[in-house]
Amino acid sequence: MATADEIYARMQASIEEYDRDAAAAAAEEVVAAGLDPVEAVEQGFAEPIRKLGEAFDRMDIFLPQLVMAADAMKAGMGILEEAIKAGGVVLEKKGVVILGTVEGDIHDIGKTVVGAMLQANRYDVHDLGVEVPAPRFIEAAQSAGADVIAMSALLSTTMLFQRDVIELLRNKGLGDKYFIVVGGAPVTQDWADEIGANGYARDAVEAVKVLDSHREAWAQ
Ligand code: B1M
Repeated sequence: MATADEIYARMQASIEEYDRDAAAAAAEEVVAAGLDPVEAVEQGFAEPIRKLGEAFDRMDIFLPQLVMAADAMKAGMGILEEAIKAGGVVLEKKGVVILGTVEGDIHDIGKTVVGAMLQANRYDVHDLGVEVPAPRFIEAAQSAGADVIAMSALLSTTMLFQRDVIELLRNKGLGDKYFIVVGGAPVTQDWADEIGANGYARDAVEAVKVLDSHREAWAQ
């Protein structure tokens, strides 16, 4: 049986080589070896994809290569997402969460990890996908009787739409109805404070902690 480090190395190589089949195979190995799938996402997939993001920034690689790397990551993520969800115990749900990536933003990998982690921790997650316009977050929250609206943004231009959702809620007189949590690579606690979000999470594990620790603020 391969060690965790060997499996992570294979995961990293699959992203660097844009190899979907190898990424899926390495993800299967994570499951077979009983490794923590959240840690595997971070160590095996997120690290190399972030490095490729930096290479893209320096124009050492170009967009098609970043797309191929993201495709490889998604092939492996499908398997790990199921493993993350399966790790959760089936008990009464703690609350209903509306999750999405904001308008104009197609990045969905981190958002999907957050959703899977919340589901594994007994949250009923309604994932609206990507490029979600502000009114759609609110309609979905109202029709699902949600407790929490969780918004992901990966671009410094699209994080502004997190504020739009909060302003629209206030304009509709719904400013206090939902617990709002924001996250994504350019998002910070300062930004969350500035736009009046109730919580900020740096990663998927913290997203669970933020909701759990503020439960008295949003639980019915
Ligand atoms: Co894009 N991209 N991208 N990209 N991309 C970034 C974000 C960028 C930093 C790369 C760079 O230039 N260095 C840069 C943004 C610069 C900026 O605005 N500051 C960038 C750019 C510019 C772009 C395009 C504009 C490129 C172009 O077209 N010229 C374009 C945008 C298209 C659009 O959205 N309209 C674009 C496109 C793409 C791809 C399609 C190629 C692909 C996305 C594929 C997909 O998601 N299906 C892609 C990728 C892969 C990246 C990088 C390299 C990696 C993102 C990722 O998946 N990380 C990224 C570089 C980076 O982030 N350093 C980059 C792994 C993932 C597990 O981490 O998403 O950070 P992350 O999620 C974490 C935390 O952030 C947090 O928890 C997650 C798990 O730990 N989190 C939350 C996320 N959401 C949360 C919500 C929460 C709480 C925590 O509560 C609600």
